[in-house]
Amino acid sequence: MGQAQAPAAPPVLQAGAHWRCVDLLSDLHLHSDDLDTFAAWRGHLQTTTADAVFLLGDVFEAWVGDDAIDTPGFSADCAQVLREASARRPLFFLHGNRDFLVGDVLARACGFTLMADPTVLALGTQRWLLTHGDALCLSDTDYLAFRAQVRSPEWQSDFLRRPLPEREALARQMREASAMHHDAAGYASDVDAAMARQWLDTADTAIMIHGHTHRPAQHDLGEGRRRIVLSDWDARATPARLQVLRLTASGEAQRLDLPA
Ligand SMILES: [Mn+2]
Repeated sequence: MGQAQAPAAPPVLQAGAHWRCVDLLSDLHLHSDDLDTFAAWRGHLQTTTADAVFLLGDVFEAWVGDDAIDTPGFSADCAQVLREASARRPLFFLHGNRDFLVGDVLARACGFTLMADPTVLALGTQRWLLTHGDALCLSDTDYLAFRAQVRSPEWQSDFLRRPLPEREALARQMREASAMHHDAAGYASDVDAAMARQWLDTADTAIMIHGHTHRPAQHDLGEGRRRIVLSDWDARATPARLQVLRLTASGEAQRLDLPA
């Protein structure tokens, strides 16, 4: 179970003194076959009135290396959106299980800050524990073993040495294997409540915010502790799912449904 432990004390990100609200988004699963969701994402980053934007993982359906932006294409288009967004306001990114290879090269090229998972956001009087959520899904032991493997520096340097087309093919294979595993398991795993409480207590926070499970909700974890789950995005669903969680400096969390 060692791989699922939270760090003893997660890093704390102190919000800017003037920040009145921030936007949290995750699980957009952007890919080149769904330009509607891409356009909605770009439009929100261009028009939001938030003082900072936090991307909490699985922004991309796949990310096979930062060098993908060196050639014209969808990854380069996404990088351009990130670059323009971070020119307007601070932009933060935390890895999901699909885009864990987003690296320092992309962060520097686009001007955003990579955050550790989890990170405490201190905004106004409230502390929020931000995480993607995959590391808390303890019942999915096959996935946690896979996660430990692909998060190791050895696996990543070996993978990133391969030619780009080979990496793209491997990523496709991994996604297909993951889909088959979930079909076979017959369920999608969820966040373990006891581990979520442990993470909160270790971080000295009462509220956790995560994505990954695609089951937007608010869960009571007892003793004033809560777990808020972000929605995934799909502009082509009916109704469209284009939801942002907005946190205010006064400690409120509001769900904003963007027009399709
Ligand atoms: Mn995920």
